[in-house]
Amino acid sequence: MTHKAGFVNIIGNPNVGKSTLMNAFVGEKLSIITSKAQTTRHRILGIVNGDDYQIMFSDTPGIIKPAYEMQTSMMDFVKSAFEDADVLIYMVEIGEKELKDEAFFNKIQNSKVPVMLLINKIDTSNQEEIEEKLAYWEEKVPKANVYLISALEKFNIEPVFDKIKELLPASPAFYPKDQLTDKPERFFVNEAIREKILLNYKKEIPYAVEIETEEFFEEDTIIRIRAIIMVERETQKGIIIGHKGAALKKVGMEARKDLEIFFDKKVFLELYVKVNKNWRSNDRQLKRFGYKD
Ligand code: GDP
Ligand code: K
Ligand code: MG
Repeated sequence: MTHKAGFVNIIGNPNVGKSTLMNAFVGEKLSIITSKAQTTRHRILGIVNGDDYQIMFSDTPGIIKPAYEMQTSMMDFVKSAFEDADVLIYMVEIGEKELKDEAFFNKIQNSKVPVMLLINKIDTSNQEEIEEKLAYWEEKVPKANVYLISALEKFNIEPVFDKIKELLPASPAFYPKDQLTDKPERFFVNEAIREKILLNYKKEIPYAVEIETEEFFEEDTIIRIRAIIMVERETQKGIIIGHKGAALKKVGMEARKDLEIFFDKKVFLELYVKVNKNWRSNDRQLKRFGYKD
């Protein structure tokens, strides 16, 4: 069984239903994450796992502005959306006005990334309009796989999902399989630990470090967290751990206190230190840690 994994970027005008679609796929409400993610430089990510696949969805709220407003910014964004995606989803809604931006469509046509065009909100429409819009978009973006959907009513979602899986490259998983999203919980755990490392060690150490929260498991009365502190060299590992583990213990205790306040719950925090020589240079690793979009 070949394992497949990759990044799917969902682009489209505001309010066409990108977040609703992602929530339908992930099966959980990610709206809280949506509002928080806009305040960080990290993009929103919903992760869908199966035995033989892992799909990372990026939703990009409000980035595509009306063409008359900011043409270049849209083109820049579209460019990056193509560069880092394994599959690009371009979403429109059924009632959407005709787009006159030919450069945008040329970009889609010439892209090496497979494109899916989803016509959303067909529950608000009628047969005549649906057929008319389908013909319009199929002609407009001949390269794309076009689907008629209702993200809200989860209509025709399965075929879209199956097609995404088909288009994904063979690849091992990027994240632990129990992980629904890289935000916000794990993101804040990582940040809390990073802050304590900054406070407790000389400055060359924090720069060599990357944190990954491997497990985040919330029970009724406690949150159990296991995080890895990744360093580049054995010597750094020794410094992080400290004499008889005292330095690492201090970091863990301080981070746990902050996290208990943040989550308003008792926290059990396990910290490990691991040497990973290439974390800085490896492209996929950087993507995984959110440094590279
Ligand atoms: P985004 O800005 O592209 O992320 O759009 P949202 O997912 O936030 O959706 C914008 C609005 O459209 C919300 O009120 C959704 O409930 C609604 N919406 C999304 N998908 C559908 C759909 O398939 N049918 C209908 N009728 N409304 C939808
Ligand atoms: K919205
Ligand atoms: Mg949205």
